[in-house]
This record gives sequence, C-alpha cells and structure tokens, in this order.
Amino acid sequence: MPPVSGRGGTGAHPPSFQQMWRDLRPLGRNPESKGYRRYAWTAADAECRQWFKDQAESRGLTHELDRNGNQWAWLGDPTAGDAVVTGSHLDSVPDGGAFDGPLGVVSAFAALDELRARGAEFTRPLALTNFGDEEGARFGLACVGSRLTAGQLTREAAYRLTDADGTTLPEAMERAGYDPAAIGPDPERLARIGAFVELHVEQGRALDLSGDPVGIASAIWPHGRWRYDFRGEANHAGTTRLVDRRDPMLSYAETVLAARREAELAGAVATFGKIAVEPNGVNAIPSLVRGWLDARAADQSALDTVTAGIEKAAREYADRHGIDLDVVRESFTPVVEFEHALRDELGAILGTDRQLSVPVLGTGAGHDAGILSASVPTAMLFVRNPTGVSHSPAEFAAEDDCVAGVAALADVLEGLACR
Ligand code: HGY
Ligand code: MN
Ligand code: MN
Repeated sequence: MPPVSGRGGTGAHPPSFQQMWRDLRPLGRNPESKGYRRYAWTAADAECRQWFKDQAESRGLTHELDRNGNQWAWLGDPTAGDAVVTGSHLDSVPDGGAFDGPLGVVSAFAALDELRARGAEFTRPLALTNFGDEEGARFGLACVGSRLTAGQLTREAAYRLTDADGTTLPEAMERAGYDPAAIGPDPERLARIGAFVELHVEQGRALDLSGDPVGIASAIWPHGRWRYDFRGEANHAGTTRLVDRRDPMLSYAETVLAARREAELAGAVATFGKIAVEPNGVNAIPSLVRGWLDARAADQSALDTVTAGIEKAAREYADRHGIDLDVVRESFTPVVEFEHALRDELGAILGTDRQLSVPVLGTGAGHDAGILSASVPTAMLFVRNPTGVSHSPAEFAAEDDCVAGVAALADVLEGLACR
C-alpha cells in the first residue's frame, strides 16, 4: 500500500487530549452520583457516538458504522487489509468511572494526532474504534458489539437479550435508529485487521506498585456472569410465623456468604453485585429473589471449582428452606492469552524507544480485545490507576500517566503501521 501521509484532516490543530477529555466528560454523567450511565442504545450512548463521529470526521477520517453498531474511523483504504486498529468502548457500568473505555478511545485519537505531528508515513491502513455495549450494563451480556462481529454471539441469542424494562436488544437498537436485522458475524471486516491494540486504564494496582505509568497485558482471567433465581412464597412480613415461611432472601443471603468462602478457598473472586426482588415490598416476604454472580479466576479449573461450589451450597440452602432455585449462565469469556509475538513486539517497541522495562501483567477484567483475540492478533496497553479502583465514580488516572499512555500508544502504532 503506498504510504499514506498521516497528515490531512481539516483541523490544523486537532483538540488536545485534555480538550477531548473535557468535551466527553459530561456526556452521560449523573449529577448526583457523579458516575456514568452510558448504557447501550440510550440517549447518553448516542451522545458519545456522536462525539466519536465528530472527532473522526474533524480529522478527515472515514467514519463507518458496522452492522453491529460498532464505530470505525479509517485512515487509508480499509479494503487494503492488514490494518492496525486501536480503540475501546464508550459505554459504562451503572455509575462507572470516566476512564474505563473512554481512555482508550480518546488516547487513540490523541495518538493519531501525535503521529501526524511527527510526520509519520503510514504503510498500513489505520482504524480507530468504539465497540458498542462492552459493559453489558443494560442487557446483561458483556462485549455485545465485539462478540457479534467476532461471531461469538448469534443473532438469535442477541435477539433474546432483554433489559430490566422488558425492552429487547433489537427493539432498543431500532429505537436508536439502527437496523437490528443487519446484526451478525462480520468476518470480512475482521479479515481487514492485521493487529488490534486496546489501551485501557488498569483496573488494579500492579502499575502503581511497580511504579510504571504503562504496562502490557499478558492475559485475561476466565470470567462469567450467572443469574440465581430463588423462588419462595410471598407472604405478610408481620403476620407469618417464621416456621411457616419460605423466604428466598435467606437462601440468597447464605449463597452470597458461600460465594465469598468459595472464592477465598480458590484464590478467585466472586461477587453478587446486582439483585432484583419481587414484589420488593418492605412488609412483604419475597416471592422471588434474583441475584447475579460475577465470578473470575486465574484459570478455568479454579473458576469451575468456585462456581460449582457456590451452586452446590445454594442448592443445599434452597432445599433446606423449601426454595426453588434456577441458575443460568448469562455471560462467559474463556481465558485469553494475548498473542506472544504481538505482545513482545510492543515490549520491544516501547523498550527500545524508552530504554524502560514495561511490565507485562494479567488482569481479571474483560475487554473487547479479549473477544477479538480469538480472531485477530491482539494486544493491550494499561495505564496506571493509582488506587486501582474501577467501576466507580472514584476511578482515576493522573494526567501525566494518561499522556504517557498516549505517547506509548503512538510509539506502538508507529512501530506497527509506519514501518
Ligand atoms: O466486567 C469487566 O471485566 C469489563 O469491565 N466489562
Ligand atoms: Mn468495565
Ligand atoms: Mn472497559
């Protein structure tokens, strides 16, 4: 492919990282909690998508929406193949932080601006991406946009996804102006990609403890989400004798404690972070307690041990209290081992450029890069998070570290796409 000058674009001086951050920051932010509520196919999501499109077009990039609603901003000819792609997601968990996802998208634009300032000559197409519905906050399944594109989620299964109000994914897409009939695997698009690199705020403290601003991912723990439905008997909280009750809340509570015990035994993590109670009245014994388990472990065998142990304990409690229990696995991502060659190439690029050792670290957090790694060579860069806190309004990364992340991403993109 003839070199494509990184220059171009309409804005002589594109907005700085800080300016982009300021523009994006208020979108979908809840004034009370100060957390983000950027759920798939909502108005907040639409605002973020418009921001992405504006950033792309203001730089003269070709904005493309794929059949699954993922956004792509191209420099060069997408059909030339062997593209270097970088990006992340803009959606959030309920009351999520500002960095999880957006840091990777803003850094992608800032890294391109940096390469243009360097006068880089691209010898491969470059694309910046925003993958839709990575958090699965509304429909319960993580990485919907990338899973659909990678063929890891069938249209039929996607059509069954429903939010708490009973709105299905296709209905939500349609209301947001997208054609749900188009969703499905996109092998042609994936065939265009030679390498995908996702920059993400670290969701842990490894870089803070090692004293490095940037790290490279080695692997993602296997992890999943299971829905526990405890069904008992609705009754009056004030007049029903304790011995006469079939209270599902008791079995749920005992299962939450069992999850912590099983996770500790296996060196894993397990969390019941979401619950729905019917009829959810202060003076009513519930008929149904629905709890969602998020479980993760360093390897599949440990994860299987934890989830089996939790379910076994839950069934024993349920039987003891005359409670009916259904357990449904709603989301699962197997262990991801990032391709060693690309991982080591990033290490060489960053090590040579900076004579620094760049730590390689694993994570328990899922990412679109994890989904795509089954289809294309994939790598991740992490940016230091001094507290490690994430999925919280308190999530933070220092500006200097964000700028260091942009410089590292620019070096990586230059090393990969400007040979
Ligand atoms: O849940 C996760 O690990 C990711 O933030 N979706
Ligand atoms: Mn997240
Ligand atoms: Mn994320």
